[in-house]
Amino acid sequence: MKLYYSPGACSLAVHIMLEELGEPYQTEMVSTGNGSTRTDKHLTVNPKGQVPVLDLGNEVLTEVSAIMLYLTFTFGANLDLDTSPNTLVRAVEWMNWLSSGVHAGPVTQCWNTDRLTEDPSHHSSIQAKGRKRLRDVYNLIERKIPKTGYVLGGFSAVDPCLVGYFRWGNRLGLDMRTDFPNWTRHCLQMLERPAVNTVLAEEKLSVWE
Ligand SMILES: N[C@@H](CCC(=O)N[C@@H](CS)C(=O)NCC(=O)O)C(=O)O
Repeated sequence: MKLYYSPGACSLAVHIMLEELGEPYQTEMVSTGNGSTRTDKHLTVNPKGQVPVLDLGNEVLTEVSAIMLYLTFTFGANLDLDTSPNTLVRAVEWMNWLSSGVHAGPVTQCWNTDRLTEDPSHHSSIQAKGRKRLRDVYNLIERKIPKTGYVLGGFSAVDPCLVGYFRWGNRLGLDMRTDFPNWTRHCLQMLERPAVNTVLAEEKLSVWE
């Protein structure tokens, strides 16, 4: 397996999951920051011009939620992951919400404002609204994170996703440690996992900045 990732992007969740599962994999970095997700070379791999991409050799998978479910089904036994229908349905519920309601919503408003309007004079109001929406959805996430343990009980595909969104919250100006105690507790629990630290070191990231 080969993961195409950009440091700190939504591909972080897949990177963590691959490291957790302990199956052999390679990585190739394509930075969203320098436009290398939009080169002809990367567009051949993923015509959407995005990460994550998981190259399985005979086919290519895109979309965080699809890749995370593929890894859960295929290698979940390595970690004794729960693959019962109820847990998988809840995982889809979480990951779709993160991808559409958070990433494509307020995060895009704040970081990819130019994709939402041709008129730069609209940027600041779109970003201000994005920051407000971000706080609203982060408050909802905070309320859904339990006071102990992982999000769906046992460790699941959802937990690595929440590490990246936690980091994004800090980068988007939210005070995650003060205002989101359940999420901070969950993130600290994730930081106790060696795989999470390995990947953060490889991508040269801190969840706090
Ligand atoms: N819905 C996709 C979103 C993928 C996505 O937006 N990836 C971003 C990085 S977080 C990206 O590659 N952006 C580069 C671009 O769109 O040019 C998923 O869940 O995988």
